[in-house]
Amino acid sequence: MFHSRSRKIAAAVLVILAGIVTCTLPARHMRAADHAEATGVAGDPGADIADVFAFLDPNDNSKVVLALDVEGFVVPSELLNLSFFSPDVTYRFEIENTGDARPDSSLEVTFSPQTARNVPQTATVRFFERIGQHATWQFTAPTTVQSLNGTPNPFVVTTDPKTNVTFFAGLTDDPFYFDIVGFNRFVASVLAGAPDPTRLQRGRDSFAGYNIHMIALSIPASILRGRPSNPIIGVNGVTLRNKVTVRQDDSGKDEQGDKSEGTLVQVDRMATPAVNTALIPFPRKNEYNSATPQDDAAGRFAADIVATLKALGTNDTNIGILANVAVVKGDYLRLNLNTTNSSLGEGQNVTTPGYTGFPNGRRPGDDTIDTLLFFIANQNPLSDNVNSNDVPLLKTFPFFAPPHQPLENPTIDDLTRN
Ligand SMILES: [Ca+2]
Ligand SMILES: [Ca+2]
Ligand SMILES: [Ca+2]
Ligand SMILES: [Ca+2]
Repeated sequence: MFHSRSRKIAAAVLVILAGIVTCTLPARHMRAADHAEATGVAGDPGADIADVFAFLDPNDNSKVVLALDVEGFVVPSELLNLSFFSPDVTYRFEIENTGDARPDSSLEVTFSPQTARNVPQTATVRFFERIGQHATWQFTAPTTVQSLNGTPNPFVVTTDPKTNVTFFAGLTDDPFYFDIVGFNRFVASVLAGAPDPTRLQRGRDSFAGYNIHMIALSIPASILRGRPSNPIIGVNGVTLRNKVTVRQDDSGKDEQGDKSEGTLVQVDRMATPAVNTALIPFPRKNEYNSATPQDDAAGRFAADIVATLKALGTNDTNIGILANVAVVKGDYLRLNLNTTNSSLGEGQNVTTPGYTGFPNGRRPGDDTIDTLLFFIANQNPLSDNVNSNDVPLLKTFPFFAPPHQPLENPTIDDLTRN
């Protein structure tokens, strides 16, 4: 890529990378977008949010698709053993309607314990129109079970007839694409005093060929607009566990082994991709995951984020743009429900003509890394050279690609690009 770009852009790359060296020495190894970004969640994969999505259904703009995924890098050979959702985790979408940082409503998903490899878990979906009050509505739906066949089991999609909300949970292809290794090797070359931009020419998608645990909902936009109705909604993905977990001895062991009780404690949060991963210093990453958008808006992490961006060479104009996305009103994915959308954003970034994606919400195909680099580099186009997902996304809900399966034919490329 860098051979074909202008000298101006190449210079911008070096400025950025010099800055990265300056600001992120304690965290040389970037994981993205939010996969295992902090020690707390790296040891708790079932509650480790990797990505959050919020977009208008390109086939029907009256519906909003919300999705979050956890516990990535599931290899096809482990589709059976690693296919369940933790029954002790609450998966929550916090919805912000009033333009401040405080969430106003929420959607929560919890799962029954897995009882057999070929039996679905039961998900319970609850909507809280007012946080802290009883659920406004709820329904249950099965997960999609996995097989080790060459062809994946069909996605099980459930529509609740009362609310017209559609639900899916199961393993899918990981829709995120980024060359972790190329990026980190390039940073390492800069650290060693010999910047080597050819390291970024690998263009290898670290996530290709691997699966992830996906939870997706299609929701009538009218449910999410709030009262009074506001066309802009903020979405924050959160995982929570009970404060107390008691390990059971053999005689008292249920399927999952442990008993959890007490109030819910936040384990991870994620909205704007790569904020915690790239902009928060290593010693504060667990703290960021435990904090709230109100903390962001109160400036709890602002100095760190601004310092990182300044070290990256980002000017005040673009710091302001990025701060408006993730700091000023809290870290939310903000989606304008009045901005029509006809695409999943595959291979698109903010420089694409007619672009309607991230940071307007986030579509499954949006090249969020290139969009973030664009603003960090003061609106010079930059790329990690991985510019689309490894497999096509589904054109209908849940809009994510089926899981990668074990191969029948050993000569076929399994798509992994380590
Ligand atoms: Ca995470
Ligand atoms: Ca609010
Ligand atoms: Ca993928
Ligand atoms: Ca890219």
